[in-house]
Amino acid sequence: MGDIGVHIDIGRYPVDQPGSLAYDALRDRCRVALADDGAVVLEGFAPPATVEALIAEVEPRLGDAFFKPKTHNVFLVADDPARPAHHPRNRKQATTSATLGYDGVPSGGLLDRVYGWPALRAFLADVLGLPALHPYRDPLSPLNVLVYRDGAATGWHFDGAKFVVTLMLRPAEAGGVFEYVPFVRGEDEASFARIGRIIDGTASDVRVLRQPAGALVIFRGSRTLHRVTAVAGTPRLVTVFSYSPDPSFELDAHTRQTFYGKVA
Ligand SMILES: O=C(O)CCC(=O)C(=O)O
Ligand SMILES: [Fe+2]
Repeated sequence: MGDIGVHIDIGRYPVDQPGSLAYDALRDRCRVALADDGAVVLEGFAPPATVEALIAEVEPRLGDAFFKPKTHNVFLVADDPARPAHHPRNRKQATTSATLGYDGVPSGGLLDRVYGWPALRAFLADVLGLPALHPYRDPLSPLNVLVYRDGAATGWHFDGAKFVVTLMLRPAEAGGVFEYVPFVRGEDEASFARIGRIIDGTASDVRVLRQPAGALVIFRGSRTLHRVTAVAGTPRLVTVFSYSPDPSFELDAHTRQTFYGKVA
């Protein structure tokens, strides 16, 4: 149970017991997976009853999720005018998920308490080799629920943040496959060629990150090219926890406008 009144499987994932052998083993396992694969999946971190309660908490709010289809290159920055539109540096990807901002998530509710859980933040900082991790400070980006309605997808991209933590609430009924290739970011011609093969669908090294409901994922998205294929059926729901070593960090206003359709 921990001290947050939300049942997390701390028997399997003793994030709140630093100094114990089991904690050290878990931390080391996460570090190795992140170094080797750019990702670690803790299946069953939230047991089924907890997942159900979290879905029940956010489902009534999902109508408030901001939906605006976006086209972007894989770097999520302005195009390089020195290169043609079809070059991997500039090629367009489509992202059509909707985003429920922190202002739409019940404050002090179950999900918010998991997000803010000091033991979890300390554990994640330890895994990542950072002195501490804090919630983002702006009103929208700290904790989000991504909503993939029928047909929605996230195009190939590298994240702006060095790492992200997600908790899967409801995988897609069909489609909605999280595909990734670790450690391919680069702006030299060899990296561009490799990125081009991945987004063309001709690369042979694309991996799938399996994330059942209740899985907590730590992901190094800034160097790892990734996407979510189109979802079919019941909406896929995944929560995104954003943390920073800087206690005053806020997502910039331009990015907030893009992701939430407002800045506050
Ligand atoms: O939906 C997901 O699982 C991840 C989406 C993603 O990569 C992102 O929002 O940056
Ligand atoms: Fe991403």
